[in-house]
Amino acid sequence: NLPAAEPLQGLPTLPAFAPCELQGLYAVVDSAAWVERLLAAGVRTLQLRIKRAPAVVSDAALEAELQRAVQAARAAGARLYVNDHWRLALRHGAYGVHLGQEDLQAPDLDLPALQAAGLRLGLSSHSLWELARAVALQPSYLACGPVYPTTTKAMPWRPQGAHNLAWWAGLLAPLPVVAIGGLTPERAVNAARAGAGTVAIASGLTAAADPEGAVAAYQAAWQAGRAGV
Ligand code: TZP
Ligand code: MG
Repeated sequence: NLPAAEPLQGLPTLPAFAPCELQGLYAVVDSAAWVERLLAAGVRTLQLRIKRAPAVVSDAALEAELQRAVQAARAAGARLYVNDHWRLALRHGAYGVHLGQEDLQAPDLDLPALQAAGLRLGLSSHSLWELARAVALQPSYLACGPVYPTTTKAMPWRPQGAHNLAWWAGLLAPLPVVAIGGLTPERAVNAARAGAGTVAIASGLTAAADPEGAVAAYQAAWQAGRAGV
């Protein structure tokens, strides 16, 4: 069983968030152009993760980028999660929102509004303790990472490894677990075998010499890993 965890303070008691469809590859990208390119390559679950200083990208530019990404995903029948910018996700009808546990402490966060609009909620977790705390909110999925070392995001947490991932996926089932962090195609096989609902990939796609080839490699890795489950 999951250990008892200190509840997140000040959050409303809500029913479970809408279930989500997750399998195979979950691409994590920072622009609408990447969303469009990966949709064309066959990716059907994506996250728009724009981390920016307000002085660098204006609010209007951010909103235009997000709207373009949401529309592209919708036209392709794909599922787009928006990282952080939950108001814009709500306004433009994204499939879901992805938040870190620190985001849950923001005084203006309106979880009931997200839920009423039917948006899915994905939450990050980096340890068994964070997992136990987040599960109480009944999100649509829980991301667990970093599974392996990553340079995409600076994080104080140790890589958790495929062993912990398997343990956590077992504890959380049937809630889907998103494996994230340092996943090469070879490691994605391990994550799929460990019972992850999907493998979330950032640099393995966007820093690849051949992103379309990388999509195919990750999809093949996913199939190989699941075949062994
Ligand atoms: N959260 C946990 S690991 C990570 C995030 C956002 C970065 C994943 O990027 P990459 O390049 O696939 O390791
Ligand atoms: Mg965040």
